[in-house]
Amino acid sequence: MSRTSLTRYLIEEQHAGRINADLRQLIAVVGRACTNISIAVSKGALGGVLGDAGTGNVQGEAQKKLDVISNEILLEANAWGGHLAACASEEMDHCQPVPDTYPRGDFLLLFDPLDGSSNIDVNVSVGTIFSVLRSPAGTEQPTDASFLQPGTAQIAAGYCIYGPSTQMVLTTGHGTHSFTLDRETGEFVLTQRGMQIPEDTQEFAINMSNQRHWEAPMQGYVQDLLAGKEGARGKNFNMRWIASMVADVHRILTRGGIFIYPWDKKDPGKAGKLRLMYEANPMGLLVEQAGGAATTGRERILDIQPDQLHQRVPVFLGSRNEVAEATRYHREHDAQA
Ligand code: P6P
Repeated sequence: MSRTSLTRYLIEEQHAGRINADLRQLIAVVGRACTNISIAVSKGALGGVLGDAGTGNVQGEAQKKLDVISNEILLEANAWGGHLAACASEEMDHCQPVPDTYPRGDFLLLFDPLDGSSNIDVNVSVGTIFSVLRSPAGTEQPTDASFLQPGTAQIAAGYCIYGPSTQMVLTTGHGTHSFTLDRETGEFVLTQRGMQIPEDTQEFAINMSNQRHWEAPMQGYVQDLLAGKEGARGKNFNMRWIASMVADVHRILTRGGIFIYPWDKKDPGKAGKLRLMYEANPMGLLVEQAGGAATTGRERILDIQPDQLHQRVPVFLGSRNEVAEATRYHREHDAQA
């Protein structure tokens, strides 16, 4: 059976009129950058790139050497192609317009260059998450404000997971599709067209160590999950938590489940741990395009009008009916307040 490479897939999508040449080039460049990140990650201790970089990011987190390396790979790959106006990254305080020495395109690229990087040193899957927006019409010099668009405005979204195999999962608004990296040829090959998340699930993903900090509806929802067959839900649940969003979401796209990172009162001023623009929005679009749902527990994530580049949100995403059930607990709680 003939193989469909990412290159061929993107050209076919362009010929079908679903993407244009600049978006095709942007996704191809991101794919090549992710291949280089995969090579760096897979070297492990032999590459001399494990451990902390000795610097911190805007999130107040210690940066791993591979966080910085991955960020640089993505910036350098996208600077000169002429398809991009600016980049924004979890690892950079502000957006970075394409240097004036290069031609500028119409797209804005946001990324978490290496999500889950705290798992790097213990050889657990990590990944790159990316989101593509249009630069607002007439923008001469992109600023952070140019990026403040709701998730529904995304032109494309995807991630690369660096696990036993390296896979790119991608949507341009016409379904969610998976490509596996053939390390011998260096190309991504289409391995699943049209991923579909089962509507129901018996598997949830959450960091249970935060339970005492959750709000009441979250406590009630998880207690009913744990009560299993004898409880209100009438069925038993299993739990997984990899602490790499890309790995947990990939499992959910592959076999269903619900992923939750709720608000908690550990740091009441923070709306959640995960970032809207380059984690929740791209993952939300991928999940919705695969028949799932993504909410904050109260509203659809993709509808949120951002007001800060690095703002955080609570995240409930995965199997549509389970996300609706978790959201129901929160809405009923609010209605009684
Ligand atoms: P915790 C990784 O640092 C990350 O941003 C996500 O990839 C992951 O889902 C979450 O944080 C893990 O958070 O509190 O369980 O370490």
